[in-house]
Amino acid sequence: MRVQVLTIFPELFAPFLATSLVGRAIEKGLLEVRVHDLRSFTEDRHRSVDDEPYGGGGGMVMTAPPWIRAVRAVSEEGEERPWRVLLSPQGARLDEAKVRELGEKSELVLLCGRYEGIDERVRLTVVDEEVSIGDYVLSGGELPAMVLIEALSRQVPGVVKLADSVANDSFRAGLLDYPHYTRPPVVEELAVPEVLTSGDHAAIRRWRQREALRATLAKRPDLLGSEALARLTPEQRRVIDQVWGQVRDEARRDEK
Ligand code: 4GX
Repeated sequence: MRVQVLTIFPELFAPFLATSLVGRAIEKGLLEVRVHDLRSFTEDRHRSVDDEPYGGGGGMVMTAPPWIRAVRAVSEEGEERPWRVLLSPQGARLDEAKVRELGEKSELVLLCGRYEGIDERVRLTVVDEEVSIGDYVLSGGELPAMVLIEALSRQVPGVVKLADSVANDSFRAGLLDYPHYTRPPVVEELAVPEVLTSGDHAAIRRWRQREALRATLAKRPDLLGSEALARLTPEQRRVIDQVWGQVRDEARRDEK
């Protein structure tokens, strides 16, 4: 997969792209990321990328011509036309389903805006989709682009070790992860749950399924809405029904 990034702060990406999983994916040739300085697509002496908004109101708006030139120039490098994504609070919220959808594309162009925003004619002419990483205001689209690249890199075959992807399956099933423990056996008088040191792998599997459901019910009950449940396999639904019964019985016992 190839990702091209357009930004006025290309230097923000260097350590991110050199580190950890993303760094290794790039090193192994599984992921290609090219970062372009938007200013190199300007044509004036001052390499300016912003101007005052028509209609007034303060703040600055990024001008359309450098963006349109930049998107068209980097889009012509590959064979197919890349899918062009604008990071902005006006976008559809990024979630694992959207990451998977974007991961199907062979090439993405990510537009990272700054200031109050970008001239609307950029969105109208060279953007396929707007994506937001959440309902809070940042100063630019660079961090959202890195969030998206990191999530995408995990979908590229061969990037994440098999063991990690199996651990991740609880999330794929629409549930939160179960609690994790490692050495030492006791921390602040809290012992590791006995089942995890029992060697009984079937019991460990059941405990993890159960704790994943318990965590989801306690922290993110919205994930267990009807449409989420409809996406599960019959097998997963059977386990959830079973565990749901256990958790409910336990809650009733605790009430008494
Ligand atoms: N998830 N921001 C983008 C400038 C901007 C505004 C409008 C294009 C159109 C954000 C978010 C986010 C702040 C990045 C405003 N660019 N992006 N920037 N939350 O808050 O994606």
